Amino acid sequence: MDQAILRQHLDVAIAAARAAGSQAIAAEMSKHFHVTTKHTNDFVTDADKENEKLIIGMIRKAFPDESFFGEESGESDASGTGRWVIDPIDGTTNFFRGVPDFVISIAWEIEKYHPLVGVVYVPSQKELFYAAEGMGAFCNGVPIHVSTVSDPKMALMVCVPPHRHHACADAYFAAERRLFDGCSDIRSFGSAALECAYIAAGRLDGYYELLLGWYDIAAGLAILREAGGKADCVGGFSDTRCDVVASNGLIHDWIHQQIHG
Ligand code: 2AM
Ligand code: CA
Repeated sequence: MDQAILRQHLDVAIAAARAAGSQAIAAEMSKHFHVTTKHTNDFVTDADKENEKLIIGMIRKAFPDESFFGEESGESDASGTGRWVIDPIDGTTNFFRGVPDFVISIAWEIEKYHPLVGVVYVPSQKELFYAAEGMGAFCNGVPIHVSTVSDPKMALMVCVPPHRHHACADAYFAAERRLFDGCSDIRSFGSAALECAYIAAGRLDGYYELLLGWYDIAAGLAILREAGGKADCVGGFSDTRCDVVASNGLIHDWIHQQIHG
């Protein structure tokens, strides 16, 4: 892919993520938003919807012939030349509870599930993670790389229980128990995009979570791949169900072995 084209898409994604980040922080400070329940333990606020409108509006101005897949508005006309995959606030529960770990996540892909550009913006920290294929991964302009932790016993893992699907809990917790027994410690931040970006930056080493949407992870995985990491989904990627395994690459096989018992 032509680097100039990637750069144009990256620049627009960064501008949209920054604008949406400011809008989310303003909404959080003014507390002018309402929380509604989409499904069990799955929430949305009007700030999520306003952010998605802002992001799609800015991108559409720059690329009128491209398609969108947003968490809140779903799939737009899918005949465009590229597809923008948007999570306008990832970590919505954190957002409305006043926990600062929420992000704006924007990816761009031509072939489905092969994101060429990814931007994850953490407005509370003013941390901008981004990558474009073949151009490396960055946080606030500084190159980032996955960790060199190869011994699982030293690994800092992210494992997230299936909080929307308790029917999967027994199998999940059996796998988490095996991961827990073999690693250093486990974290959970409440934003899949943030967790992927943190693995890309070497702050964490591995990740296991069931039943994510592609919009939760597309941008984070684009950044992770450019930072030298690895990601796949048990059962393959899909728009609505991704059982994701992500890592620094070095402990990837070990994570899979623990999941499959
Ligand atoms: P959200 O904050 O945008 O809803 C937390 O474990 C992760 O699960 C977050 O990235 C959260 O994204 C995501 N999540 C929550 N509800 C979801 C749903 N119905 N489908 C897919 N991902 C969801
Ligand atoms: Ca999300």
